[in-house]
Amino acid sequence: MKKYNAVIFDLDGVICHTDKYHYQAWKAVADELGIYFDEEINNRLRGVSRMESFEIILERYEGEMSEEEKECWTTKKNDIYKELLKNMSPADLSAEVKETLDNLRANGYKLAIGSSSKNARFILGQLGLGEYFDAISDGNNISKSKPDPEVFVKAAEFLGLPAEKCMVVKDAEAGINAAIAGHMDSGAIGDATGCGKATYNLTSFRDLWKAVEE
Ligand code: B16
Repeated sequence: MKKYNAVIFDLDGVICHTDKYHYQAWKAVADELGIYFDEEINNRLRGVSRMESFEIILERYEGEMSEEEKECWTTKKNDIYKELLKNMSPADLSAEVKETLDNLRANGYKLAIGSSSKNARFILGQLGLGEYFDAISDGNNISKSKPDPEVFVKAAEFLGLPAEKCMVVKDAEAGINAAIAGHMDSGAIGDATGCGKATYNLTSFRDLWKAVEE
C-alpha cells in the first residue's frame, strides 16, 4: 500500500515564481505612499496574505491609515499584480516540475494546490494548468493564513482524503509549520530546507518522486 495518496503543492515558490511581480506591484504602491520598500522586505511577504503583506509594508509608514484606505491600496496593488501576471505563460513552468507532476499523476497520486493566493486559479490558467489539479484550496476559501493549517486541511477535504495520506510541498518555514499543525508529512524545497522541520528535504523538485515512493 502506498504511504501517500496525494501531494498538496504550495503554488508561489514551488510550482512557479511570482515574487518579481509581487515586488513590482508592491513597489509601485509603496513609492506612491513614500514608503521604503526593497527585495529583502519583499522576501518577508512570501506565503503571507495580501492584507498581512501590506501591514508589513506599513511598518515603515509614518501616518495613520483607515481600514477603508488599506482596502483601496491593496486593491490597487492587486490590479497592478494581475496585469503583470498576464506576462506569465506555459513557458514559465519548468520541464522538471511538469515531468514530476505528470509522473506522480501517471502513478495514481491525486494532486492538489494549497495556496494563500486569491489569484491561484488565474496563475494556474496562465501556466496552462487550469484544469490539471484534482483540487484547489486557495486564498478564497480560507480565513486563516499559514502557519495555520487551514489551507492544507481544506485541500485534503476537497480531495476526500485523511491528512496522513497527503504530503505537502512547501518553500517556506511557515508552510512546513502549517503542514505539521495539520498532521501532514511535508517536503521542504528551497529556503524551507534550512528549518530542519520537514519530513523530507528536497534538493530538487525531482526528489519528490523518491520521497513519496520511499
Ligand atoms: P494574493 P502562496 C502567496 O502565495 C504569496 O507567496 C504571497 O506573496 C501573497 O501575498 C499571497 O499568496 C496572497 O496572494 O494577493 O494573490 O491573494 O505562496 O501561498 O502560493
